[in-house]
Amino acid sequence: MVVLTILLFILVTLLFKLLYENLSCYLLTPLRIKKIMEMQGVRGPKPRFFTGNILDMASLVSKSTSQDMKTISHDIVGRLLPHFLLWTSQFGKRYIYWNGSEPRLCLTETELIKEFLSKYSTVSGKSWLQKQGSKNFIGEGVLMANGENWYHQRHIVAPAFIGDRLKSYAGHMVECTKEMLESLQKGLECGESEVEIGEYMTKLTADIISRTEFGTSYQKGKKIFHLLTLLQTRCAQASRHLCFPGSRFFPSKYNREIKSLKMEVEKLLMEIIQSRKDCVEIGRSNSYGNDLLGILLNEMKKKENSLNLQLVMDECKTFFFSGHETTALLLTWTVMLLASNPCWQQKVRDEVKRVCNAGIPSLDQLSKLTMLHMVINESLRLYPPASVLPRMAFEDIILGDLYIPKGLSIWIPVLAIHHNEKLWGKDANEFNPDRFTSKSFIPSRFLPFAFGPRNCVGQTFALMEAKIILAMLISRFSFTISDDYRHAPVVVLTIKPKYGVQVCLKPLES
Ligand code: HEM
Ligand SMILES: *[C@@H]1O[C@H](CO)[C@@H](O)[C@H](O)[C@H]1NC(C)=O
Ligand SMILES: *[C@@H]1O[C@H](CO)[C@@H](O)[C@H](O)[C@H]1NC(C)=O
Ligand SMILES: CC(=O)N[C@H]1CO[C@H](CO)[C@@H](O)[C@@H]1O
Repeated sequence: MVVLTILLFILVTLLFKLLYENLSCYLLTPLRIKKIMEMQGVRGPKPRFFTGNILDMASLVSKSTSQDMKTISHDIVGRLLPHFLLWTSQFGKRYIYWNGSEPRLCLTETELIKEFLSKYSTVSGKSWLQKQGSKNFIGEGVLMANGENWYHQRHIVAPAFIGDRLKSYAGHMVECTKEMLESLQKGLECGESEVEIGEYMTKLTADIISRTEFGTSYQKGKKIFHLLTLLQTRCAQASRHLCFPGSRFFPSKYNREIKSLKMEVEKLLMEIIQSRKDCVEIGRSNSYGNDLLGILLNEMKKKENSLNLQLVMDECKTFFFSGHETTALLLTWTVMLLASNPCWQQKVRDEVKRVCNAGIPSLDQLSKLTMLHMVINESLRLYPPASVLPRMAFEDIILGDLYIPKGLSIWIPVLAIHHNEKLWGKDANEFNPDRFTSKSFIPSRFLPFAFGPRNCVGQTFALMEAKIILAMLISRFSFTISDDYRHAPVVVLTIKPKYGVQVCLKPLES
């Protein structure tokens, strides 16, 4: 009887402890933060219990995106971030809104953003909520890591994206692009003059990352990526059902499927990794290989004696996730912009012809494609694939005149900054690549790859890839926007064309 009472007592204390932790996580800390921000004059829309302002945002967005845009206009902030326009008009340039139980500070002042992203990269990072959302998908790779862990991983992966290593990937990019151009040509010969270019670009960037990551094992790599895409969809669906704390513990249809997909992906990855290790161990080779995976394995071996295989796998998944869709979207939007601006299309084509007459740029020719780079920059400005940067402060931070308490999430609306007339001038919503010729370049107003120590590691990789693909495409075909194209950008984490981008292709004689 006594034992039972003691047991019961322990159980109840444990329960209380858990409850208190949850209460403090979901209620007490956010309320304290709200008060601190209010004392500094930062206010925002009234949150509802549990859901915060998520429902308000969802209903505003579903209203603004319910129809296509009437013309190909790049004035898309009101469509994609209607809540941002509403709340800045009500509460000013800084405001607080609630993503469920997480308070978020919307920050648009470029000086403060620059300071935050450059100075505080180790005391800020990805929030618990964010990490939870991607745990089953990309895991603890460099994109989701924080603090010391992030710093360590960043130093392991960064060497794979610079210098000669980076250059060695160009061959894969050219090969894969050739294949895509062939398949476009074949389609034309079969009488298909209109194509949805987004599909081709998505397949192409998946091919490229698959070959650069896994080299000769890329067939297996492709299978992994197919499963990962499925996993991403399932995780997104599951997170829509994750509305109350603890719901992720319930075994649902999604959770079971997610588990089994994740296991399948990791099994395939393990097979590739194991075969590399075997080759080194039996002495058939003295390095793990020159592809991304090989470099990761080599770096891991250099820095530590034991390989953390889970981390290698997470890193592989992270590269795929962060390097595949973003680049495909950049390419798709750029083709849309060039197709609807024939004058710029011709300018870029002439430049490519002038710089590299065979239509396949070599590495030193890439840096000479200035016009193309300007167009790519303008595309990244108008349609930044990563439309917001979410960060959380893990320590109290002072930013200019702002005191940011530990635990506050910071939300940087890149899209809105890129379309701001005060920063870019009256023509902020127009396609005008020439704006990048002027020397007065303010880095903190242009953030397609974020900024500071925690910017995109794959930035040079992505730009090299985009230039190669666009240069090859533009010297082989001319393209116009199809009458079937419906201009309807939507945000699903990234900015996407809802119905794809249909273009009409015409082969150019070489
Ligand atoms: C046009 C294409 C791309 C865009 C617009 C883009 C954009 C970004 C942005 C905005 C971030 C910061 C995210 C944040 O911290 O919240 C980021 C991080 C990252 N990107 Fe990219 N990216 C692109 C291509 C790539 C490619 C091709 C790779 C790799 C193959 C890559 C790998 C990464 C990784 C690993 C991180 C995490 C870096 C860290 O947290 O230290 N990205 N990217
Ligand atoms: C709230 O946060 C979670 C995790 O970061 C994210 O998946 C979700 O999209 C956010 N919701 C909104 C409306 O921002
Ligand atoms: C494009 O933007 C980058 C910043 O991301 C800048 O450094 C570069 O000079 C720009 N290039 C051109 C040609 O506009
Ligand atoms: C943040 C936090 O403390 N969450 C806890 C809430 O309660 C569950 C159990 O119901 C714990 O597993 C979480 O760690």
